[in-house]
Amino acid sequence: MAEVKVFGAWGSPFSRRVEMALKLKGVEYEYIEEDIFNKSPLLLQYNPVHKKVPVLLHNGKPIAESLVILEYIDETWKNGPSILPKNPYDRAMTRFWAKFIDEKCLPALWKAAWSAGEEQEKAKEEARELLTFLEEELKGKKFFGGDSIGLVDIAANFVAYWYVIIAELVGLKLVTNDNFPNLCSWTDEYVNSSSVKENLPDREKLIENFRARFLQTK
Ligand SMILES: N[C@@H](CCC(=O)N[C@@H](CS)C(=O)NCC(=O)O)C(=O)O
Repeated sequence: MAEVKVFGAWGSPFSRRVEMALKLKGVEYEYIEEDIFNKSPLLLQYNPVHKKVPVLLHNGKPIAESLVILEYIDETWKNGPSILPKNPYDRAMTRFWAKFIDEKCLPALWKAAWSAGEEQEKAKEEARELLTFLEEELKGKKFFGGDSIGLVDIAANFVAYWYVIIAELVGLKLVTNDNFPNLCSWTDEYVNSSSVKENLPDREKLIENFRARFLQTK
């Protein structure tokens, strides 16, 4: 049997992406929890470039970077639902939106949540502008992937779960039913779909963790 290991961190949306895809595909794997503040020699050996989780180890071969891993999983395990479309144009668009989420939306949402004053106002404005593109992309669709969860949905997991918790914690009202109805109903669908629900970190534990890391020094 193939050896599949995931080096991850329980609260990381990036490592949850990988676990989500493996679970959707029905691939069994061993999970190894890393302490990202005290990384194991194995993690550093498998991801010497970025030194980050997640790393997928498949039959001894390491793969890093969650979006790269998601594509690898889709190409390697053909059983179970595909998370990328078949058509080359649609595949390109999937990669486009996943990259947009990672490079633009996540940094803007993070900054909007944890900065203050003028910097925060600017970040909020930028985040609103960026989320409008996702709102448009979801028009008439249940998921970014259409009727079922695809790579972009998995890539946007932070927006659906982590961000909502952080926003509540810091009192940020950026995404509401009034201004982002599609995004809100997607969030609902995503976090309540059975395969996702069982693979989300505990809400209270996340809150505790964010409080300890970001609020006590404020
Ligand atoms: N682009 C990376 C991001 C992964 C990432 O930022 N991982 C964090 C945990 S959420 C990490 O390992 N941080 C450790 C560090 O930055 O030293 C991916 O998609 O896999």
